[in-house]
Amino acid sequence: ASSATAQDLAPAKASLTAGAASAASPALIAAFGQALQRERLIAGTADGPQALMRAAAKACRELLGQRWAQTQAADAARGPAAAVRRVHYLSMEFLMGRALGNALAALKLDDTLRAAFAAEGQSLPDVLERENDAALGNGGLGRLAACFLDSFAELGLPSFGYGLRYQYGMFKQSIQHGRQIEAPDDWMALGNAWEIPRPELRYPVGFGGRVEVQAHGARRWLPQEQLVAQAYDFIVPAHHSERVSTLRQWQAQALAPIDFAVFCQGEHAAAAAHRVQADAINWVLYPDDSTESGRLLRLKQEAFLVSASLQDLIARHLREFGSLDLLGRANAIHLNDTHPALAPAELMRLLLDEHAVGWDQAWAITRQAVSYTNHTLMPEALETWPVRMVEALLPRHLEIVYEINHRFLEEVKQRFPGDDDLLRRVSLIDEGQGQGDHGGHGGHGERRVRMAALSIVASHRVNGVAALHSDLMVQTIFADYARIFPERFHNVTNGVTPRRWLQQANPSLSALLDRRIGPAWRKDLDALADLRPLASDRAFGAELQAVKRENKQRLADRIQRELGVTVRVDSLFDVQIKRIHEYKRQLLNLLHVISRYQAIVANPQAGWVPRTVVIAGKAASAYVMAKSVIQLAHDVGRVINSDPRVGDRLKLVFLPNYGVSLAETIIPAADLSEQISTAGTEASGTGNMKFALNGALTIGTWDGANIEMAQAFGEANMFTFGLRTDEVEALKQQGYEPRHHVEKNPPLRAVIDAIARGDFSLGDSGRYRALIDKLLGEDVYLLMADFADYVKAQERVDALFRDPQAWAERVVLNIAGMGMFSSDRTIQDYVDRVWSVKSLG
Ligand code: B1N
Repeated sequence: ASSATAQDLAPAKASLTAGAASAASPALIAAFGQALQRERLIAGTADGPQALMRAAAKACRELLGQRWAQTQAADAARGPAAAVRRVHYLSMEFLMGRALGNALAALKLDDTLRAAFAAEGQSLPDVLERENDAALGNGGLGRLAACFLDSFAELGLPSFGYGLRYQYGMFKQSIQHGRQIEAPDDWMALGNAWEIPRPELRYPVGFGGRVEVQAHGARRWLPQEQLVAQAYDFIVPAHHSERVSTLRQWQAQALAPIDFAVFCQGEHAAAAAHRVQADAINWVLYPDDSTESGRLLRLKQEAFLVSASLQDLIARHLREFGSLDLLGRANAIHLNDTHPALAPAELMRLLLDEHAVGWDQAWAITRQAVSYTNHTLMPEALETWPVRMVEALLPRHLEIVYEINHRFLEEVKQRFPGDDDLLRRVSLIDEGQGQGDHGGHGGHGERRVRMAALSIVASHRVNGVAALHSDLMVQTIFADYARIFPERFHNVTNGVTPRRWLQQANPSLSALLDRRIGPAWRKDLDALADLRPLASDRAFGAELQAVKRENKQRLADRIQRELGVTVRVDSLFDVQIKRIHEYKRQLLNLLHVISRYQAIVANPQAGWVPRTVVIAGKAASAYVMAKSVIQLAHDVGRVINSDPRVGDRLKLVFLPNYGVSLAETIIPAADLSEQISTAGTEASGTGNMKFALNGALTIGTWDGANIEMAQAFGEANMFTFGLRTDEVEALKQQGYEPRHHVEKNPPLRAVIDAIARGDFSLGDSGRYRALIDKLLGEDVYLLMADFADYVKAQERVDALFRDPQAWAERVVLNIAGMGMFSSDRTIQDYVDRVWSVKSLG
């Protein structure tokens, strides 16, 4: 990591070194005391821990606000010669979770406040529990963005995260009669202590209307609807310096006040109808991480984010540099998947139409600034927008997209003469005549804009999120573009912030690591490698086990409290937590659980390793199959957990409302991490990393970042199983017959029959018919093909768990190999390969 760019970052870090923890302590206590008094005056009888939480958050915000101002000033003073570009990370999702625990750790004030809370008769964890999660993301993509903000601060990278200030985040999940029920997540009902409103940062954003051609040929967009974007800054502190990174979230407001005349006629709602329209932009996070719905509003959200963010960037650049010439060299604009892919079109529009830059210079600036990360190969998640819709909402942007496309296709024609099919395949416009060869939306007869194509053509770098994913990306969905622009494509493997996912989530393990290898790992996760010599140290193994047991006890208590199910703390905690999706194969997990259940009933005295299977996750509200899997988990759990023949040999629990905070309590308690997607479908996964870092072993397919994890700590230290990508491909080629796998495997047959008979649905044989039909019919994700090998891998898990010492040895080797999965390393890679001036060539 000792690259030139790493050194470039160092001065910024050194100039803002953390002061002694005690220095901030009196200031915090004073601010906390005042805030608490205010809380009590205003809220009166408000509940104790909640008032403490709000007061503590306000006090921390005061201190961090000062650090934030210093950070901004330091970055603004860097001058035009700075070798590190300012990064603008555009994302429709930032899954932040809670902030207070992180702020206290960053300020090194946890002990101070623990004492202050104790004086009020409250414990620190109880107070922290009162904060609502900022769940402004669906899953891995949004959480990755939040980990990146943490690393931006820690690495001292001049940066802005840009997002939308959603009123309601990811929906709240509850379970009624085994079925998922969604409710809005009113996370800011009690305010949000972490954001700093910036009423002075306002930009106009337009929609609709038409393009006017002016006398000298210039074109100008006359929008029909005008909104204002107002900034709210969400602050994210570093832990080893006083830097604070910024997530700037946009709030839409109506440009015009109420229509006074209409109001005076008594038509109050009509007088404010445009305000509701403006508000709607910020209502909800798009609650689906693979399929499209609520389409027009979503397109508006994307355009709104992009326009406000780029106007803000340009204003700052002009303030600091005085002209636009160096904009592309001094600023990186990063697209977190294609959701902000209108950015190149909007940047071109702003440069051409608002700042009178010529096309060639504007395009050079845009290409220098923009880079794009792809997060999925799933065809149904590849964004395309109907030309008709873009034209109605963003007519000038469509013109610009056409012009970009025209110039791009001319270039392709020159380089690959006569290849008309190539032109058709790579065009930014899907002409709607194919058979759905570009995502799930082709072949419907409607012309569409391909957002991934726009992102690639406008970027100087495109990357995938794990080695396998980046390879498959250039071999499959982007093969044509990789042929045209081979130098653009790279890999940057994902990572997670060890601050939240080890230090805060698992203080006992962190303390144990400090005792055994010292605290160096807290600043440089690679230092975990110092654990390797301890792998065979029995005493250390026992200490690790004690920590795990403590964490498992906490989870067992929660399961008891929330679900009324008693689980054995010494059972193997087998955990699968993530969005519910067919490709992630929670159903394969359930099939194994049922198979184990049947085997236990058939042979109760076989010396079973007791297991607690924990599943959590949300299903997209319109995703029928995923919802059916949730219901099956509840049906199966009900039957198994109450069968006296099973006793405590096997339990299955589904914890509702999965999110960042729930993950923080589940992950440290896991023995086994389920990462069982069909090979080639999970781009990376990041939960896999969090589990291994917390001392769970992985049962996993050769997919996503599982592969790099296995390589980092040794394949022998992971339970791998299942077909690999080339075998998946070959099986599909030769004509896959799921029924064959069922016929030759009696236990699998018995599982399928039991579900189909209604054994878990009170005799209702229709409840899971669609699910079973899919398994025996297409079985797109090859559950039947992988079942036998999965069960074998689970047997290897049992065998190892019977030998606690051998298990602990593997756990140590897992943790020791996880250094490279810090998001600090990921961000350093982005700086080196994507965002540095060097990458501009
Ligand atoms: O991004 C994560 C990866 O670790 C996961 O493997 C990957 O599944 C996830 C449309 C997505 N890919 N695509 C999405 C999210 C929201 C949406 O509206 C797609 N999420 C991922 C981080 O790289």
